[in-house]
Amino acid sequence: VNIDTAAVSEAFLEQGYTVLPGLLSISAIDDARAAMNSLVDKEVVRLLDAGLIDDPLADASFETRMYRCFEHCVDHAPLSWRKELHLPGLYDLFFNDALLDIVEQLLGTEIRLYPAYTARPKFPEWEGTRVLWHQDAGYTAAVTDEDPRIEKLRMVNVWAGLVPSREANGCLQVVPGSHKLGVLPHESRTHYLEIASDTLHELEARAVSLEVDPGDVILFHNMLMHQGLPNRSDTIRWSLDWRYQDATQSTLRQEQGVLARSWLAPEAVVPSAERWAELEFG
Ligand SMILES: O=C(O)CCC(=O)C(=O)O
Repeated sequence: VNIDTAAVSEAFLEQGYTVLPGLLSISAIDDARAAMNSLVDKEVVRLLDAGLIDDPLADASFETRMYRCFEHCVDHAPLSWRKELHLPGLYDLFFNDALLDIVEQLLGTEIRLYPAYTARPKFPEWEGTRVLWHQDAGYTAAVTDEDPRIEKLRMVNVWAGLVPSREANGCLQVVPGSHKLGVLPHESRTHYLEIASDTLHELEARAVSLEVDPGDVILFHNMLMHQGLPNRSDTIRWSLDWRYQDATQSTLRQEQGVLARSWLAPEAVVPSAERWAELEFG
């Protein structure tokens, strides 16, 4: 894949996001899908043990199995996974060389995998997995009591779909340029934060849908307004999102994350899939 790094940097700085088509290899995506399947297997065992289902639907597709298993007990479904993601099959996504080469252009040589990485099995028509309009910085503000350093965080957010993501199944939407507005006020809703309504109405009119395929990567600024559209299809929209940060900064969280690349301390970088799987979220 040929990447014009100057154009990537300019889009990231000016628009607050950029899409990199086909950056991830199909094998990295396949490994991630297999990792997700291992988590689905565990959920299915939990449902069987609890007597909530009697058919593990072992032959159902990646796009439908988990949803069908939880169809009659959706309140028991995980909205997302985080600490469960220390799996060998995710190493090639989170520590992807092609991706880190680009991130290095944006953040410099000291790169941390920020302690907020998430897998989202986004079920059809389920509010629990419908992420509302927000800036990631809005969540950081909520957990740090509006620490003024949020505005200085140097971060790159990454979003990758494990199935084709379209408006119909709940692709990501962004408001180009909104990363320049500072941290906007957010309000708590049932499952997620949402940008306060007066600000939102004016800005969401400028929303752009980012329809992407497996292998494509969306990079975006932690102050960019974004949401996941409702999933109006009958299959799961599977995705992963994760963040890199300039490792010389504070995470502003209790968790410290891990080093993904470093010129200063190369020995501290997570060296292998096996090591990643041994580490715990923190
Ligand atoms: O995948 C989604 O629907 C929302 C993802 C998101 O909010 C994020 O990556 O920060």
